[in-house]
Amino acid sequence: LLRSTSNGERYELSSPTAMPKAGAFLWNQKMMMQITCRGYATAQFMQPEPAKYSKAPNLEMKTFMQPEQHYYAHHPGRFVYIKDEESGDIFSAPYEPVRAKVDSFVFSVGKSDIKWTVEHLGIRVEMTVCLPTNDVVELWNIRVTNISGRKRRISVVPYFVIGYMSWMNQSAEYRQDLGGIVGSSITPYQKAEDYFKNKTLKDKTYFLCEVDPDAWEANQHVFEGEGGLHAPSALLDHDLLSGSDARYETPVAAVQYRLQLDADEQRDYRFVFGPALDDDEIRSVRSKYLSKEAFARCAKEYADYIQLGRGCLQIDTPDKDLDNFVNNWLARQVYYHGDVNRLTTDPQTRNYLQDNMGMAYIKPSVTKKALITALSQQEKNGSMPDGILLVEGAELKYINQIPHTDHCVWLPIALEIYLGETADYDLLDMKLRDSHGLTISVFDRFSKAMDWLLKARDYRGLSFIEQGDWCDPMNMVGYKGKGVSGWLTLATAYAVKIWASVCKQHGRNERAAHYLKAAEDVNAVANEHMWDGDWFIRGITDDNVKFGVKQDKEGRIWLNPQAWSILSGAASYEQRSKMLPEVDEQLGTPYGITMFGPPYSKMREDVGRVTQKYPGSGENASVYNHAAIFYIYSLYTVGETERAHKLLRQMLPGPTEEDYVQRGQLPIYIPNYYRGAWHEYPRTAGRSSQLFNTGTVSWVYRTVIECLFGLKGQPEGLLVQPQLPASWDHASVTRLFREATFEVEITRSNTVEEAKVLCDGQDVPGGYIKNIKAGSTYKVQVTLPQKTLTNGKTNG
Ligand code: CEZ
Repeated sequence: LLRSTSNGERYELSSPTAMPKAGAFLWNQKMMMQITCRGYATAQFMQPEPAKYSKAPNLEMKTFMQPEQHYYAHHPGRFVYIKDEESGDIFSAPYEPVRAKVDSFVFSVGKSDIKWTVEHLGIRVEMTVCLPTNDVVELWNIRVTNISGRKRRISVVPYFVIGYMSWMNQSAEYRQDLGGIVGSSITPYQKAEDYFKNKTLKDKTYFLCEVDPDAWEANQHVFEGEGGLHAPSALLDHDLLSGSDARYETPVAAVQYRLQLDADEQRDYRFVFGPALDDDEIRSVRSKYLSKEAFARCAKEYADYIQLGRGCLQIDTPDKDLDNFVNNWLARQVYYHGDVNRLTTDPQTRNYLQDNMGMAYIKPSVTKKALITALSQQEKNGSMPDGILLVEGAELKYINQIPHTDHCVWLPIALEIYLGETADYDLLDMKLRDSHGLTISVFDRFSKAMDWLLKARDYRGLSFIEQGDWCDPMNMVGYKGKGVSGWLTLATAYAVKIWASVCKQHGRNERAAHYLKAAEDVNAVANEHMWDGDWFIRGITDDNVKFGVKQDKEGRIWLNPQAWSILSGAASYEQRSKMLPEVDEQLGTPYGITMFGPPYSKMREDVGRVTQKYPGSGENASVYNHAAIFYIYSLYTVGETERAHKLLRQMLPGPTEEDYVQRGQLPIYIPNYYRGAWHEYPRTAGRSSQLFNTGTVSWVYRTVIECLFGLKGQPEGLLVQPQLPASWDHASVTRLFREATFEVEITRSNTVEEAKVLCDGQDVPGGYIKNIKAGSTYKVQVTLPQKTLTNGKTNG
């Protein structure tokens, strides 16, 4: 069903039906396309707000993608019909819309292209899509080979969805002068001022053919007729498409090549598909991209561009599937997030900071720039806005109009990672002017943000939640102004503690002592009000009701407070020994750890919208991977190696076929969640959300680099402290760090009682390698004691 190439660079799925929503994605800084194995596609480009050029039959609500939901016959997609002109039989590649039982099918996902090979009726169709590095264009190569061993007469009919463009104005026609079908529209609007904003929008969609087709259809209804998309009338009832146009009718791009193929004869067709402002732009796209040479050049340039995100870690362990993922796909997903910020112009502040912190391992200058950009939008009182505006004229939209109180927490977390990779403490002394005209140092800005977190607490010292914290839809715990978040209280302690250690490192000892004391005070308050005997509670509502407590039938125990009590140091060893078994027991599933349990089955008005999501989906008790990785990371910080490794491994689909099918996703990215409600709804438990936008991945990368392989940046060098699971007896790792290369061999031996580190043959006390020279390669040998199951006592 599923196989990888030997080095894990490609994954190949050999059925269009076993995991029907399994897909892959490509992006550049201006666009993103996600496409399923069956050919349904969701593509977006920035102008500067996200827009589409291949659209659904109804106008879609502008919000985040929901690829877990239904794909329907008219869903945007990229298809090729093949018609046997002798028998009249048809099929389509990749699979939709005809859904013929094809003889063979391969969906092959690479890092910089996506391919399909489909064989049926003695014809092989190979479809390949790639993007250029800098423009909004899909580059499609469609190769047709006659594998029947005899002469054939066939029609090749690409069918690319343009869709319902606009209720104000839409049309399409074949443009001989441009060599393809062009759909035109006016983005609907009502306010006069929007006219001036909209007039430069790319309201045309083009589909250009390198070779002139024999016939075409630009009118979707004419193509489909009464036959339906699986048996379109234009194709079945006629020899040639009719050459229709669309006049305030739904456009489509369908073109026909009628050809004779000798045995083994092959034809390549190239097409470009995308949005444009006007004919001039379409003409220039054509001349720039629509040729064999341009396709080859773009493929290479794009592969190089993706390679820039290859990251700092290559591993060789007893777990080959994990190797494939870490070596090829994990850094790619981290890079995607840091490269394009999920293609939004106003990313949520917490997302912006976490997406960019992962770039510290790939391209630290991007992290630095993001910290500066975020801080330059800091409010006068030290708090952070809900979203960070990335382009001139952008506005805070949707979720960013709702007050969340956690954004400052992510500043020192992102900073710590950046400093770990770079030791660039000079950043702290940089003077930064903000959007209110105030100029103060980065150091002072961090202090102000921490002061704000410490201030935004109630009479008990617990952090106000307003309409949400990290958990966006937890919007009614504190909307009356009183409710508090147990998680945020602990996260405040953690953030302030990190800041204290940065202060210390920066020689600001008084500040360091001040913040350390403040963090300890917060931890004490958390312990006084939030400890419920066996775990930390999630919060206290406006009406002073504690939730996430033993008596709760739903939402009884939440993962975040437990994870962050470990990170903040609020949880003692004794408390952890009570919490962790409860977490295992109440939140464990075969697909990872759920974010809380049991799921809510109905609205709880003093908790909010999260309780209205479908049980086991989204934040309502799914295996929400972002929450899971906080927990996993926290486990590693206290030496809970086995628990941590088990959960880390569960974050990836596979390796059994059964698991792949249940999750329905290829192991080429980590989704934002897998369905939870394992006890309530086992049929759907584990199913992937298919959404690759998630703050999870930068934490996963960090956890793999700094915890599992224990290669963590320090002010003066690299600390080597691997935490391999007991089931591994060796691992080889190459880690790039501050422009030096570390070749690390980790083995086990019963001759040592604690980890022993040698660097170029020299003993390294405490595993702390200092005086690293850029450009050098270091050979590091780590000997770990023979398999002992760690239980967290070491750091008690
Ligand atoms: O979005 C994420 C946010 O982008 O949810 C996380 C939050 O920490 C991230 O910043 C947890 O709440 O509005 C909603 O109900 C949605 O659930 C979004 O909040 C959610 C989705 O995953 C969208 O991608």
